[in-house]
Amino acid sequence: TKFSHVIIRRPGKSLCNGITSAPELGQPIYERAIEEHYDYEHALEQCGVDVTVLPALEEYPDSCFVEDPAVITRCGAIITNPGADSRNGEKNEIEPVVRRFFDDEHVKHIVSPGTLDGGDVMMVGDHFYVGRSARTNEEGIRQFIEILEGWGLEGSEVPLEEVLHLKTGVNYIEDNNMLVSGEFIDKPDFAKYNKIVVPEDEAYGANCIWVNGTVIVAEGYPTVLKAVQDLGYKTLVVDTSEYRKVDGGLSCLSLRF
Ligand code: CIR
Repeated sequence: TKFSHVIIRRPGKSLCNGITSAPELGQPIYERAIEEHYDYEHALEQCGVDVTVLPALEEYPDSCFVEDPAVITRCGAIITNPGADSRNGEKNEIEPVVRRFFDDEHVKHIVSPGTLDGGDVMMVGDHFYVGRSARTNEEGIRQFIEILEGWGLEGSEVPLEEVLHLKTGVNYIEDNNMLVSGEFIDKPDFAKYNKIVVPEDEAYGANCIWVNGTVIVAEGYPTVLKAVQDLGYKTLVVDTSEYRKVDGGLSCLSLRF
């Protein structure tokens, strides 16, 4: 795998009204969120990808989490049908951007009653694990796997019990290495990988991203950082404190392809 493009979208001031399961963390501070977003952009640039930066969309508080309304594979793009009502329209905003990179034949859609959030999709080579969550339903997964198979790729369902999205708790960093936390530590689906077990108090840190040999790790998760470095990866650390307040992390903030 090698990525050449990344798409990100600046957060709007409405980010403070993003969906959250952790109101006790407080609302994101816009000024800090923007600074962290610049840091994230610069980290990506250091990984040798071309970064497309989209403008903020105030009408969609969670729209900086571009990973959810689309999934981009090496064979084509899938515009999803996001499972949260307040986010569903983001699919119409991301589609024209995705079409800059893919022609008609290579852009497919998840349609109602199927729902799917890209945060539930984890790519491991040509296999895609899809979390069945509050956002992604059985029909969405069925359509998704059908599209993949049409391209010679494959997918499998992973039922989720605790986390919002699949990649909230498990992330593949290539070379057979997988960061696992909580409910994913013992899932049989991931038994064949070299699992790096993330301790409960650093669970949020499991959401790392691999970009062309470098692993970007969230700031404040020393056990995760050391484990990734011990595997021989080059690492970059980015603070995502404001995104964490609305359940977002490193992977949700970009589309990498
Ligand atoms: C949401 O609940 O949809 C946003 N507040 C957070 C989305 C995080 N995205 C992701 O994990 N892929």
